[in-house]
Amino acid sequence: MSLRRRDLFRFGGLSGGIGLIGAAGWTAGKLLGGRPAPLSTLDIDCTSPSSEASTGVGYSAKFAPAAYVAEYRDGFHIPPARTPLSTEVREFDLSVIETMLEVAGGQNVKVWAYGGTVPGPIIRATVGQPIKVTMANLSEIAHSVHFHGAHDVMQDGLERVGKGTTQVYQFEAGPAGLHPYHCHVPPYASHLRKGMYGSMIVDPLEPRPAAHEFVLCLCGFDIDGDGRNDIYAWNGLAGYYERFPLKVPVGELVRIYLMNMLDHDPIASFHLHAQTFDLYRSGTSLIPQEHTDIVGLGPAERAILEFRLPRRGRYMFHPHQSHMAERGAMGWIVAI
Ligand SMILES: [Cu+2]
Repeated sequence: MSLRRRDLFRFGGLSGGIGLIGAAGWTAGKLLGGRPAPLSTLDIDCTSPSSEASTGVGYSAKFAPAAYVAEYRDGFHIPPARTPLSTEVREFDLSVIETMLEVAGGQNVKVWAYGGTVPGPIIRATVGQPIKVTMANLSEIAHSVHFHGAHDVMQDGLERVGKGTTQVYQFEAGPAGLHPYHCHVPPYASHLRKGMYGSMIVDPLEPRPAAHEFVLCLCGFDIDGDGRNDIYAWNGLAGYYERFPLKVPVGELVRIYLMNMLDHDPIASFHLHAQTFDLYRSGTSLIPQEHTDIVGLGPAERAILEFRLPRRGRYMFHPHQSHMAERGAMGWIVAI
């Protein structure tokens, strides 16, 4: 199967062993029935290029985002709303297709994609909540879903799920924090490099304070196969957050679920300009370990960041590895 991401979103469906499932509808949020109202959202036009951003100047001129993504921006970084603990099983579909994704303007990459996107759908549940993940393998080779965090070792996702078959994983969400999931079929580096990862937010029983929440997952793409990433992209979209900044109200709490899923690079980082943030490594503590403006992240490491932007303006963010910033991972948060 070969579909471009824009086709998935435009036509809202793909064919395969599990029938027609809209790719947008595969996001975790769409699968959560009966959830409470989401956190307050921003009534701001985020679909137009910001006149305030230095679009195309310097950093990402070579790595502008594909034009089509402006139509779907929230789906890339807005997590599903949190829900209170219940015995209701949270169900998620991480079925895998092989497809081509336009990760930057004119740059198409062959990927194996959970739910048709890279990163895969954002999973969210409250600690202790039963989770059921279904993975129908609609690609040509074996895959799996391995979750970080704590769970029954028999649900660890190491077994190969062959072409045309389906695997169901069931476990309780935990511990509270932010955890990646990814394919673990060897050589699993090659599966990671083809985009087989995503994030799982596990909310604590006592909810974190209401905030404007975003997920930023750092991805890399080795276009020429030389063992080095050529494109770096938050949420799989090179240059996106330079052209379409995250927008937040001045003074209100912002929470970023931050994850590094790069392969090839031994370390990455997130640096915020002009403001500092509370740092919760892995999100497993409700007490911040540090107050800083930069956090380093090895492969699969993650953190939750909380901060408020005290005055209107553009706040730059980027990995402090300059080659990453200059190859698609530069971005802005605009406080309005
Ligand atoms: Cu795989």
